[in-house]
Parts: sequence; structure tokens; C-alpha cells
Amino acid sequence: MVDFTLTDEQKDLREMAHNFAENEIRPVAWEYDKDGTWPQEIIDKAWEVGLMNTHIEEEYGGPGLDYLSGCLIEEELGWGCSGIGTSLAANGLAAAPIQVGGSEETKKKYLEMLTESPKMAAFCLTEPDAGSDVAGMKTRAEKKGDKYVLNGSKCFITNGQYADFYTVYAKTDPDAGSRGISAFVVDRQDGITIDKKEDKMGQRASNTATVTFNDVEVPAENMIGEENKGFKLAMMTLDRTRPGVAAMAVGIARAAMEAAADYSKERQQFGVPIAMHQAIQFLIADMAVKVDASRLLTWQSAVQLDQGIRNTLTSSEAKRFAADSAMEVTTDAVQVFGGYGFIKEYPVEKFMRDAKIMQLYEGTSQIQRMVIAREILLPRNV
Ligand code: COS
Repeated sequence: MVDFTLTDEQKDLREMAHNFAENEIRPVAWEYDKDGTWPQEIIDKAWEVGLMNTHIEEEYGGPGLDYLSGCLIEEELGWGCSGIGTSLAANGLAAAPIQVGGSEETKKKYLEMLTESPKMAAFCLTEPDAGSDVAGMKTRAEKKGDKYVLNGSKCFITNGQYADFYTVYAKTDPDAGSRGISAFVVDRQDGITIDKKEDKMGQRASNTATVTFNDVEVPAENMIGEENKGFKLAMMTLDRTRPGVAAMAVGIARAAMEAAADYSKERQQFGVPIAMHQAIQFLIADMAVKVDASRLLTWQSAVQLDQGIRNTLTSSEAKRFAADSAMEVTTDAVQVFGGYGFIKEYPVEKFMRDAKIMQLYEGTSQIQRMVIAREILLPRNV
């Protein structure tokens, strides 16, 4: 039997996240967006109430929430402001490889660092010349005695400027393609330079920076998992985090739909509220279908994780569909607002700008289609 009923605990969590988004995030979101300000105050409050590091297991001080609960929270944060939501959620992306492949010592040291105080972490995969093509990365990690020495540059790194540690992917065997990449936990230290805080179209309250490693020495025990197995670790990480990104896209789309529906009942044209016109009704109806269908796929991909079922297919389906739907819904919401939708006095232009990144980060919509097609055409057991 398929039962979409949430537990009382899940309902409470969703309500708590919604209230946080409504009372703490929304009142300041447009200011943070305008100035591209780092939302430290909100991060501190979110950490305090338990809206960060939600998947970290109880033994390392986290709440050990299931993935479905995580998606409920991320939808509400995305509804509040997906820029701030991304800042809050990025620790989850950086922690996931440690949870999947880290040694007991690494888990204890770094996961507890996040749960003991509001510290930040960043996931460093993308490079200027290696975005979709992960295996094309150039960052090197060379073994020297009981250390690895890292050199290279990672770009578009969420929370890059504020991270206390980084999970970094680097080539340990440069001639072996995807089979020559290893992952490391790297403490913030001299030798790491942070620059180029990006001035972005949307999600302006999240920090996106370039992080460069100049002869950074990392103890060999900071390798996550086995040498040259980092590519798989990255893919397994993204399987786990894409449902959360999809959930955030659902939140953005829902926020835009609600704004458009409310506005359509107020705005009068041709002597009636525009909600009386079928042209507007059909736009709103299609928004509702996209929001609900996106959420269903998102929940499915999360529940599979909770059940220990490989979710590569559904997590890419959810991310693809929810991200593209968020772009469509927010664009249509601007349409419902007409000329007013195009100006910053109204909320929907921000939703539209924020939605765009959902089709780009954690794998573009085209990469999701590649993953989906491969899973259908060449299913593999990994
Ligand atoms: N789980 C476990 N292992 C996986 C996996 C998954 N989801 N996906 C792939 N693998 C394994 C494969 O089984 C293969 O293993 P072997 O070396 O043992 O054969 C290996 O990884 C290489 O896989 P593949 O041949 O499919 O790699 P490609 O270089 O063709 O790349 C894509 C695959 C394009 C899907 C991958 O590079 C990707 O996801 N790119 C997007 C990255 C991204 O999301 N970037 C955004 C920044 S992160 S915030």
C-alpha cells in the first residue's frame, strides 16, 4: 500500500520549518537578496532550532532525520528564500561524502564539528574547466610521506568563503579518468585562498566563491574512503542530495503559485478579478499540477533512500522535473502579475531569478537527463 500520510513528528517538523521561513526568513529575504548579504544571523537561529545538519546521525550529535523529513524542511526553506535555504542546506552536501565513506575518526571529528556549534562546510567538486564533466578535473593530490599535497582551484563553491572545512575532490591518478579521483576533508588553513565571491542573478543571499588550494598539506587519514574511489563517492553523494534540491525547487514554485493566485484575486481587469479569466485560471492550474507532481517525485526519491533502495533514477527525475517546473511556474507567475511582475516591488521576479539556479547546480537539467537515460537504457548495479 502506498500511503502519503506524514507522521506526527514529520508534520511538526514541517510546521516548525514553515514558521521559521515565515517569521525569520521572509521578512528579511528581499533585503539579503538586494545586497547579497551573508545571512549569519539566520544561520545561527536555524542551527539553534535544529534546521541544519538534519541528516547527521544522533551518535555525532545530529537529529538523524530521514530523507523525507529533510525534504519537508527544504521545501519550506525554499518557500521562504532559496538563497538562504541553500546556505543552510550546503553543510548537508559537504557532510554526505563523510557519512557515506568516511572513517569513524573522520566522522567523529568533522560531523561533530558541525553539530557542536554553527560551523559551516563546503563541497568542492566543480572547477572552471570541469563542471558537468567531473572526471575532467585538474586539481591534484600528490602523496608525500603520510600527507597529500593539494593544488588546484574549485569554483562556484557554496559557502566557500565561510567554510570551516572543505570536502575536496582531486586527482590522485591523473591518467585514470574517473577512476583516478580521491576525496579529502581539508581544514580551513593557510594555503587556501578564497576569492571571486560571485555576483549572482539569483540566490544572492548564498555565498558562492572560488576556493584555491596552494600546496595544502592534508594528513593521509583525511582521505574519505579509498584512494581513486572519489568519483563514485561524489555520485553517491549527489544521489542523496538531489532530492533535497528538488524539494527546494518545489518550495520556490509553491511560493510563486501562491503569490500569483493571491494577486489574481485582487487585480481587476475588464471589470472582474483576473482570476475570473480562463487564461489566468489555466496558468494557475498548470502551476498546481507542476508543484504537486514535483513533490511526488521528490518524496519518492527520498523514501527510496530511507528504504535503502538505490535512487539514482528517481533522484535525477525529481531534480530534473522539479527544477524545470520551478522555472516554468515562476515565469508564469511573473506573467500573471503582468508588468508588475517585472519590477522588484513585487515578489515574483525574485522567485524567477532564484529558480534558474535549480536547473544548473548539483547537475544541470541536461545532466539529469543523461543520468535518467543511462539508468533506463543501461541499468547497472553499483
Ligand atoms: N552511484 C555509484 N556509482 C556511480 C554512480 C552512482 N550514482 N554513477 C556513476 N557511477 C560509477 C559508474 O558505475 C562508473 O564506475 P566504474 O568506474 O566502476 O565503471 C563510474 O562511476 C563512472 O561513471 P560514468 O562512466 O557514468 O561517468 P561519466 O564520466 O560518464 O559521468 C555523469 C557521468 C555525467 C553523470 C557525471 O559526471 C555527473 O553527474 N556530472 C554532473 C556533476 C554535477 O552534478 N556537478 C554539479 C556540481 S556538484 S554541486
